[in-house]
Amino acid sequence: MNHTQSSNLFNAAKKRIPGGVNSPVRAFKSVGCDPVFISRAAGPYIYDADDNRYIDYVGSWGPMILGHCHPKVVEAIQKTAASGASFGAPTPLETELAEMVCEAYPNIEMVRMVSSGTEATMSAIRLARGYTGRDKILKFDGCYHGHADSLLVKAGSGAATFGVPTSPGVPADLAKYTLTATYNDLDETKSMIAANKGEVACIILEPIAGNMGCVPPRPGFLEGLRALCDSEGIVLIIDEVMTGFRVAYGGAQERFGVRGDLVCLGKIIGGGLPVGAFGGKKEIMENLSPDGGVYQAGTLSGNPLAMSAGIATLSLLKEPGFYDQIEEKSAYLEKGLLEAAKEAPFATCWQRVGGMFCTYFTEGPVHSFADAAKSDTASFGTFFRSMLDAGINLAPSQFEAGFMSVAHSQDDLDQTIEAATAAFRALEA
Ligand code: KE4
Repeated sequence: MNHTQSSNLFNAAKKRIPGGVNSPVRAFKSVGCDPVFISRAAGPYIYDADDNRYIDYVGSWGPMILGHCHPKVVEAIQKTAASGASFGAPTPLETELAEMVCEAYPNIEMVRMVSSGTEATMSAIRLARGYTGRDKILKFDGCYHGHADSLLVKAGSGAATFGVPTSPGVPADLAKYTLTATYNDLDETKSMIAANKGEVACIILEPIAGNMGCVPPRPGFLEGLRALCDSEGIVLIIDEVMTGFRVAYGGAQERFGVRGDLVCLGKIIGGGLPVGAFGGKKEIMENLSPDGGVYQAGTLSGNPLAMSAGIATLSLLKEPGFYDQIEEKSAYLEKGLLEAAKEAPFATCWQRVGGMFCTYFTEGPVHSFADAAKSDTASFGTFFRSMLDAGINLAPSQFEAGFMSVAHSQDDLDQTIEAATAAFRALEA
């Protein structure tokens, strides 16, 4: 494939934008090639600046479950734009989307719109701290909840249960309030909570971990966390920024039946425009400014364009049989890729929940980040580049999930399977 234009655009971008990108994963650093610059998209396809077409399984990292440029979403944005892009004042659209979110998630009695998943989780954690009067939080290794300081933390060394920063710029004195446990390890989580009794404001987790590939909760894990939070007075924050409206209309909480005290949403509820949201029990949400003392704000929160894109998107997702289509397409792709993976010179492991999935370049199963980290990321990079050359756009990291859209046709899936068969075959042991 010719990438001349993308290469020129990348060089120009690097002069003015750090790394040439506005979000690090887009730089393709972990897959050993330069990024392609995208000029347009339609349905399941994206087109780069050299007019190469790719069947897209990134879908803007989840939002584009309808496929790109769905006519009803485009129409909604255009119509709203003609009436004004932003007012910095309340609009009916915000209440309309709030009602849709509360209808989809019965444990969300009230919801506040923000402009990103990071804002949603950052605000939910502050609210949990304000509501409980406690400072510590617990997260899980391999779960990503955006880049707020308290969440860029990894396990402290040795027996210390407190966290240490994963990024320069995060004060150690703040990181120490973040505990980290192993995903799917309920016993370890319980002992960490016991060692910090009465001090933990919230436990935050991805109900399906989509930032270390695709790691489902083991049986009893979510239920155990729910019971632990109930007994310890801890706020359970379920971060559905990725899984919300992705694995079911009611997200992972509908699928697994375990509900958080607070829920974070994003991605799909914006239909491709910047939207995040956090919501939950009225008795907690009422602590938010202006009614309560916990401050949170945003110039473009509830932006009319973003609200209209979200409303149009969710309206289509509500249609009967939508998720059956996603499941059918994803199961078909799974069957084909499992067959294709037999061509690889080493064991791989496929994990999927609904329309989100991952092929790990390790034997698996993958239940935690430590399992995922056993993957052969160099071979994943080789596979990624082969697939890109074949016109298939996968997530440019072993530790990301892929996403299905309703726009992907049988022919698109067959082309993907064919390309994967060749790419697996070309790998060296
Ligand atoms: P944003 O601030 O990127 O909108 O959302 C942060 C976030 C929060 N919670 C979960 C579960 C998430 O997956 C994310 C963001 N997801 C990544 C993809 N793994 C966004 C892609 C990127 O960082 O460019």
